[in-house]
Amino acid sequence: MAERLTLYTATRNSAGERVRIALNLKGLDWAFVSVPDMDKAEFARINPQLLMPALDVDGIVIVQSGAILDYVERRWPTPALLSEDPILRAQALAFGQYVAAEMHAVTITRNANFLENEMGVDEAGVTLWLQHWNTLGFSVLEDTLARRPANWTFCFGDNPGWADLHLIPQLRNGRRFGCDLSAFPRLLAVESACSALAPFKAASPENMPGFQ
Ligand SMILES: N[C@@H](CCC(=O)N[C@@H](CS)C(=O)NCC(=O)O)C(=O)O
Repeated sequence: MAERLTLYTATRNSAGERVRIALNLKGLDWAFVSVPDMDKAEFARINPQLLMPALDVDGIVIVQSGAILDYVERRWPTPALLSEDPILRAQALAFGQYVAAEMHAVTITRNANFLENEMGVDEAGVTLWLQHWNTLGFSVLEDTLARRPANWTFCFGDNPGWADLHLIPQLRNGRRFGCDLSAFPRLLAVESACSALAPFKAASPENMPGFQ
């Protein structure tokens, strides 16, 4: 019997969108639970980190998008999110880790709120922070794609995978922060290829229940 999968997320939860894309690429059925509509204490019982996403698998909760993605990839190996080639696999993992740790983690809302509310940084300063780390990050990712041995449709191959599902939500964040993305044609080409695919479309914020 198939596992029951419940994803605790929010419409604009970009770490959660990574997982939503992965679940959709694997063709899995999963249920959306909106964390902002939950009582905080109730969510703390599910995920003491109080971060989205969290994936409930038949009553067992897995947290942190990287760990969830690893679980999903091992449990449902096809279609693969990662190449069997150890080098391409490592490169895709590094790309995803760069997005998650060097771009997303330093620019999430709670950090921006801390700068503003606890450290007295004004709105322009917070915007500068958000744009700086994202624009720097996108230029690193663009350079990474420029060094590939082939001009694949997706980041590390001709099928979408691990790196792509990290990139797409982060590009949306970049736009929200007012970053100029025009200097990153390779990233935009990957985005355009992903945007045409149903698993990516179905995972995007505007297609989540209760989107406004
Ligand atoms: N490293 C975590 C990041 C999770 C994360 O930062 N999620 C944000 C939304 S994208 C969140 O839950 N924010 C709520 C808060 O900070 O209170 C992961 O990859 O799962």
